[in-house]
Amino acid sequence: MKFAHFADVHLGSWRDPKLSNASTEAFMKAVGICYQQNVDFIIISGDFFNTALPSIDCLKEVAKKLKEIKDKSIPVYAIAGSHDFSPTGKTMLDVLENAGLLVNVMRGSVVDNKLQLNFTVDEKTGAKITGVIGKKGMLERKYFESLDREKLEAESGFKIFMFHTAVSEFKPKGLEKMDSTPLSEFPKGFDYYAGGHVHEPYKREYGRGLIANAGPLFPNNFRELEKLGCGGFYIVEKKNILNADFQQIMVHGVFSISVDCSHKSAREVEAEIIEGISDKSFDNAIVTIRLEGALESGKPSEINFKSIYDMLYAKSAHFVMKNTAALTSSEFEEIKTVAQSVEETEEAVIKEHLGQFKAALPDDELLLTKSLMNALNTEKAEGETTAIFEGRVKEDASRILRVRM
Ligand SMILES: [Mn+2]
Repeated sequence: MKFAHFADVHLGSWRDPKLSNASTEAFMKAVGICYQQNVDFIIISGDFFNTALPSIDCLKEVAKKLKEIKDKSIPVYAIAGSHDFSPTGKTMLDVLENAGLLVNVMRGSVVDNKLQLNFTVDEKTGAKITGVIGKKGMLERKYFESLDREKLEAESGFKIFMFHTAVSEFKPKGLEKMDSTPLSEFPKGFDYYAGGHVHEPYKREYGRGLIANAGPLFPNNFRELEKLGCGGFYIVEKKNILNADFQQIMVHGVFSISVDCSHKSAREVEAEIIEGISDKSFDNAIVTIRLEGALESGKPSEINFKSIYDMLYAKSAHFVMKNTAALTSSEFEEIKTVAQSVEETEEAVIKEHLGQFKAALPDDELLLTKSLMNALNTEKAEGETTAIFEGRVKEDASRILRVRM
């Protein structure tokens, strides 16, 4: 038995035209490797799309690829991730499933307040697959808490559990603050635990098998480009023992420049960057420039980025991006900036203000605030009139607040 484990494909993730096709390209390349490796099936552990409503162009390409995969008799099993859902709980995966292009394996019912999951059996290999979807603001915790684990554990055969959440015990360095689910809430005795959500790959031995998180197929932001360079997925094979091999997917190389600007002038920083790139060529790579620290003299705006960018593009860089969020000038008061993701910053702000509603408990209030933010963070759908859009937003918000409008 051999299968591919993808996660966090985030199709449509980059907005810049030069990178907007990168995640789709990564997906195409990964599928190419699956064909070469003759996998029996492919599993996708959430965040297949970057948004609930991907562009038609993106969908068109992906649906065509999924059809090709289907025609090669390679089933695709998926769970939805936090990015796949609209605030009303709709996901494009349902559309693809209805078209027969993939199978959503989180199926089950609630019996006596317990979530009973069913297995989806892969016909060719007999592998039994189930899993828990990921939701924004860790709303999936409710599923884990109410999961009927005994029933899942009693099932015999080769079992795969898909999840889209951070595991408390395996949070990578730098992501320790991420919300997570402890291993104790996972069903035991599965052969392979196929994770997503944490944008950094890892695998560990666990129970009789392996637990692995595939990470993104292509890095999704500046920090991930710097840290990961490229994305990838696992090819998992069961011979005598279970083996998971990480396959890197190279769409563009990444060249990262990082300069500590303390005790330097704007001119000196510029000269240092130019010095560092003058004897290099970039061969279609993405170049990231991170500047940190307090300039001794001159302002950040005095660094001539235009000439640096021109030079990099002349040396065949594919795309150049800079991050100067932690760059300050001694000529101004220093500003404290902590490099955090949007989600972490939101959570920190919410937590700071908890306890200001009279009725709710802090935990409920955190969940309520996040749900409400998700509901309000929606865009007008294609073909939707303003009136219908407004009505939908009001309805979602009032449902969450349990009030009538
Ligand atoms: Mn993700």
